[in-house]
Amino acid sequence: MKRTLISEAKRNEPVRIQGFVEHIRNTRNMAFLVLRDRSGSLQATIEKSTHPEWNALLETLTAESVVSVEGTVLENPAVKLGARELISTAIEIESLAAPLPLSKNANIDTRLDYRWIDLRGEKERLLFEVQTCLVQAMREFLLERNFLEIHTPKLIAAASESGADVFEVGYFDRKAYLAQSPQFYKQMAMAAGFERIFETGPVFRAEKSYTNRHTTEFTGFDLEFSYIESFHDVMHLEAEMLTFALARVQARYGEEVERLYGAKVIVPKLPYPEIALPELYRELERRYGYHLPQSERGDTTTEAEQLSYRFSMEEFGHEFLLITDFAAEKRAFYHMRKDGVPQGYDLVWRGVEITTGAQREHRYDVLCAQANERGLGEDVKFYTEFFRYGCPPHGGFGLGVDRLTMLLLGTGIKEAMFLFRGPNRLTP
Ligand code: AMO
Repeated sequence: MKRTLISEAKRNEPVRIQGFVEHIRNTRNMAFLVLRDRSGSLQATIEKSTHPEWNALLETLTAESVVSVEGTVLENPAVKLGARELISTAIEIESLAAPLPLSKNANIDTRLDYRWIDLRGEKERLLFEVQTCLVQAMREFLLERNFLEIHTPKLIAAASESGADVFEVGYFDRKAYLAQSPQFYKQMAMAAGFERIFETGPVFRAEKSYTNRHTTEFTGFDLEFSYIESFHDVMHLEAEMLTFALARVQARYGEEVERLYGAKVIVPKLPYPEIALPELYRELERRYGYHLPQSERGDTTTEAEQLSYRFSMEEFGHEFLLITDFAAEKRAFYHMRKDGVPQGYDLVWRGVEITTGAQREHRYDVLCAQANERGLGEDVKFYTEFFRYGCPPHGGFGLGVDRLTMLLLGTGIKEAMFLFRGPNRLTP
């Protein structure tokens, strides 16, 4: 018999259900199994008196084993789980589970050690449903605007962001690096005349950070588009895209998110508030007595980002804040500058940076000069070549999918990823 999903099992019809055994209650005359598949849970009821041949099987059956059960679903108001039960006529163990190494309230590191078991939970499943919905909505938004989806190499010859945070890998008889961003290749697509592209893929950072928002490998959602007038076009596109995607998540999963995560999915209003960094620091100092360390001038700090959430809520009643006017020496060499000010921004949501974006320097001579200032000239020569043979003005941004998911549901980054990677974690 073909398999039926639990959610699709009709009453009074024979079905074959396959899934994990969530719970077992084995009494003298009856046994009750709670079965779970990707669509839901169902109680399988077994009359032992009519099937004495199943006694041995039921004795050995353990929680989280995988079984196939055939029978008929009947209505039964006495059954707590959906007021229905599967009256079983055949049962088979597909895979017997060893005693579980993980309890319900295990700490996050043990959970990650056994992530495949941890992920069986309803709450964990919801996170990935939400993430799928979010990314799909962003993809749809861009496809409607004629963006192409591209896939760029992750093995590259030079650091794309800063030299310090790059993983070096052996590449036959020379060295290669794991891409810290699709940056160079998104821009190559502009030089290729694609005009509008996006990519979602892995991004690697060799940062020894042990916070709840850093990981050494994450999923980036990056885009780039041509013929912009300024980086404001980039900010506006991002805001529109996020508002569209969050509205979709709210409509489809708002209630479930609130039930399982206690978090409200709020659809942010357009436009998002903007503030120049020096102005933000003046406000943080005036309102909350925050003093910026001298070494961090021209850049944001973790504490300032956190306080900026409070500021943004108080001043604009908005959870998102676009911060502009960073110092040139704190930003990537490829950002276009106007009167020395980088033409870019960071987007902070609920006190955490989720995006960096900018208009890029597309003028070959200026770009080479900015690369040389950092001593990068030779390393990025293959990249600066992209701008020698004609390239439209363009800009784009990089958004962290894991941070977005984490902030939406109010978790840490470790829970918000399928498998976290950190300085001390490379397994499973
Ligand atoms: P940036 O380095 O700011 O910009 O990265 C873009 C976004 O990626 C996410 N992110 C991280 N997420 C988890 N762990 C990390 N260690 C981590 N580092 C960054 C954040 C961040 O905002 N090329 C530029 C983007 C551009 O200008 O298009 C870049 O990579 O959400």
